[in-house]
Amino acid sequence: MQNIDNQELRYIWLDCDPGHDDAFMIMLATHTPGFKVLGISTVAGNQTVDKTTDNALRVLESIGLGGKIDVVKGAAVPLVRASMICPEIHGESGLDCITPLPHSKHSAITDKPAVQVMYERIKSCYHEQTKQKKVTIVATGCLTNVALLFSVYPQVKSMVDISILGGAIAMGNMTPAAEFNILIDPEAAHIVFESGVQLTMVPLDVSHKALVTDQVVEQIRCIDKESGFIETCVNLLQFFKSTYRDLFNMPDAPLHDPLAMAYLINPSIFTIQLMRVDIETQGHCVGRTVCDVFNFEKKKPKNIHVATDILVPAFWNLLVSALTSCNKSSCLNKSSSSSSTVDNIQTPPTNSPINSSNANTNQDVVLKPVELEPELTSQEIQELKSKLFRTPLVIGERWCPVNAIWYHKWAQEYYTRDDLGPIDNSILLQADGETLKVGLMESNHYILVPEIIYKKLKAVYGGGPDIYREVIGGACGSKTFDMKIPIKLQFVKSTELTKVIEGCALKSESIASLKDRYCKVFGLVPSEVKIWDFYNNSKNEELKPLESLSSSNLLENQFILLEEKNADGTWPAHSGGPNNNYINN
Ligand SMILES: [Ca+2]
Repeated sequence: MQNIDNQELRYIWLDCDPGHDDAFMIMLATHTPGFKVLGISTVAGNQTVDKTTDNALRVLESIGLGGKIDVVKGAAVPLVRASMICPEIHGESGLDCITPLPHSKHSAITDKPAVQVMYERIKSCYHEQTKQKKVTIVATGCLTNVALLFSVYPQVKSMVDISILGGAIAMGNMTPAAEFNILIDPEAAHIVFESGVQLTMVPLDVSHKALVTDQVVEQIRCIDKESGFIETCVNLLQFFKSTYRDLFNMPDAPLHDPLAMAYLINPSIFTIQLMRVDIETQGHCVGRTVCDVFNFEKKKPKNIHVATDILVPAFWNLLVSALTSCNKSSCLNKSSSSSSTVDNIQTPPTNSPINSSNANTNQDVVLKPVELEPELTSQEIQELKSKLFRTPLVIGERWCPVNAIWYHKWAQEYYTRDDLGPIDNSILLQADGETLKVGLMESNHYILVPEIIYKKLKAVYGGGPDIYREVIGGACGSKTFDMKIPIKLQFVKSTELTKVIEGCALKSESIASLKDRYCKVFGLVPSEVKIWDFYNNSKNEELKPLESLSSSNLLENQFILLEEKNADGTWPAHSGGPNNNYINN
């Protein structure tokens, strides 16, 4: 396993108010390779600062980092306003759960002001990096601590950038106009937004896409069904879901805070727009982040990078990878080895659970030991990456849909061959020369790679047997693009629960023809497959098997799903509509 040298590390400071979603932000930040957490400051918000501080310590304890990352207690009240807390979402403790996190043996730093500790740690890190690399503050509570830091130590502004969870382009979640973190200390937000420090804001508009669906809970549960730690994570999520259900009538809670960290891990899964954002500090709309999406106020400089969209499955995969790593070092697992101390950074997660579960359950892709070519050097990876981006795909060539998570890990270069595991894909696709169109949807789990590059990656990292399949169409809506690399593939997807293939109909295609076409492409037995109608792309309508409507024809580009029978011969159960994870906005 490679050590990540300091050149590659990114230094971050976490400022938060745990909080269920903050807890998962801390887990993501501390258990993703490539990041070094310099410390955690707490602030009042989801609960009082005493409680959020205790919660931060408990979270660290539960993931094997008790005493290894300092926690410093920050602001107890906003700059000028009365404090506001949120027990209706996070409970009396701020982190309510039927299996509460263990108390920490360690204490927070309380003998110095939080801003002094923040400044000292950030300054010394920045100078150690010979002023070449800024420290990123990940702020997922109100911005009181950060505003105080910038006010007391203005020189720190040249040493940092910020990623926050907060604000909203559209609707608020505490008032019609305002999001909680901004609302409770709008003056602090104003100071930070006006500071000139580079700031990326992930607003509610995006975090409300990262919904903790039942399938997400199941994906997390499947990390380790015997683990007390994973059970506690699931219970935390279930509590959070229940309060969102009660308060907002939302069946699935948005897991806001880890998104501010996910942006640092993989900004490419976000859509970002630089725009003018002002904070309203008075009146009916106090706490509003006034986002100038259409650039009306041309005289004011654009000051904030605002996330406007996210690839949701990619986000959950980042979180699952981090939780998998947390699970290995958690004190909540009786069977966990006492020697498995975690060193924050030098323990990259092993393969994603998707990879490992495939290896366990799908015997025919278990890999035989093969002679692998030497591991790629950083320079070779760079060359291959640049070739990937420059090589056009032409009809008739073969190409391989590589798992996007694998690809992104590979492209980040933090992972060794052991960490990455083999390319968990064995399908090579070939267009028929006439009808190839690939829809570029944002729900993609795969990145297309030309055969020649796929072969090289497979030679180095290993992979399954090659199966060649012909692709016959695949356009979706009007979103068709010329084939360029790396393009993401829209119509192949499988989950742990069911094997699902997304696809689109050709013009006036009959259902029988569509079924034939897709069964041929993906080597499926027609009697083992059902097709589901995603006409209108509605997430709420009950699914009707198209087979019962066999006299009808499909509309051009009508969005469909093919679903295979379960291994035990039963059909996958559906309750109240398609699973959100099968369709994404
Ligand atoms: Ca928070």
